[in-house]
Amino acid sequence: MPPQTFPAVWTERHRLHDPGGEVWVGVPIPGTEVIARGDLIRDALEAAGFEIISPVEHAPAHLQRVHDPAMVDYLRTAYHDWVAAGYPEEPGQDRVVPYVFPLPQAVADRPFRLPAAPSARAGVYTTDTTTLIGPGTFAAALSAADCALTAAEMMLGGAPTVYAACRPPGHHAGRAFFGGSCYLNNAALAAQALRDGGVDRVAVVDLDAHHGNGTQDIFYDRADVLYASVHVDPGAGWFPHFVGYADEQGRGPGEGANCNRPVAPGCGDAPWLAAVEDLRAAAARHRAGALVVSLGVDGAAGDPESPLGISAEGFCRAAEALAGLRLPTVFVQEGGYDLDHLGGLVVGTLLAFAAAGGPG
Ligand code: SP5
Ligand code: ZN
Repeated sequence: MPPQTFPAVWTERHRLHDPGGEVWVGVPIPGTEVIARGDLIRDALEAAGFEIISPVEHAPAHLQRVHDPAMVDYLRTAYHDWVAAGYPEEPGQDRVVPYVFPLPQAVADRPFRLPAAPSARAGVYTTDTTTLIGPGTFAAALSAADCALTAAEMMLGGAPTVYAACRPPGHHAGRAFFGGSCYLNNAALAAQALRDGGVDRVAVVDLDAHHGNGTQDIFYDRADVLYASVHVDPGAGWFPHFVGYADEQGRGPGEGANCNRPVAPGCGDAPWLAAVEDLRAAAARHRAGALVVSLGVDGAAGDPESPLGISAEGFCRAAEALAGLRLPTVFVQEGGYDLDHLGGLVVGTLLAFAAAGGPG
């Protein structure tokens, strides 16, 4: 490996997940979480000399450390049940996509009844209509989880910094919900694996343009895992819309271990980097023994999914700030949809982290 690179965990099994577009405001559109993303990241890693490692397969029990087993079971069986119900022929939808949702105010105070129709079951665990399930979605999501878990285990084994090239991404998947192009929460699985491997306090710092409502959900009541995120202000009209406000600071024993820094659409580097500095400081105050970085680069100027306008240099400055924590670090890939710049943004950020000394 050239100096200033570190191991990267990647698998071609990400290609099993072809979301086949998304349904947005009722309209099927091509979507941006495409197969090419995973291959472009691999090409950039390879060109920069990163050692590329295949993930180790993990038993399903690992998933249940952060997810409701019933949701995992749903993800495993949803596509098969959808096809068996004949929806690909009539009405002609070959991906699992919901049309009805059991809102709490509509179904509370009575026993929950799992709908008999697969079309209705499709609304039980997802937050939105943009996170379709195809034939290989669950297999690819498992492999992405394997990448994150493998990276965490390598870190526990002494590797100071490891990158997990997860696709599909994960930070919008909560304990019992999924959405926003995410199915299983790769970063949360990595953080939990570090806890289970003996790290007392872990910090998850989320640089993706969107709030990681799934990661926040999973750790919201816990004092041992800090969740700290900079993201486009949901109050200004951005996904995930309902969650990600600054006053969400954790609950019960987790009070104070959740840190949201919403920033304004179009803010550019300076306010975003000031927020990153707050996240760094929160991780230091948490006295974390290891860091998980949810590395979405969809905040970059030109990305079709966010209005933040962060420069490539801005991502490098953020990486340098986090390197200042001098913690063993697992990077987990989240979003990033500008295919012309995705590989360069990811690798540039990782190299800047290493060049700044990483865990040193
Ligand atoms: C992992 C991640 O970055 N997920 C973010 C998903 C955000 N999706 C929001 C809704 C999609 C609407 N996109 C339509 C773009 C039309 N200009
Ligand atoms: Zn995002």
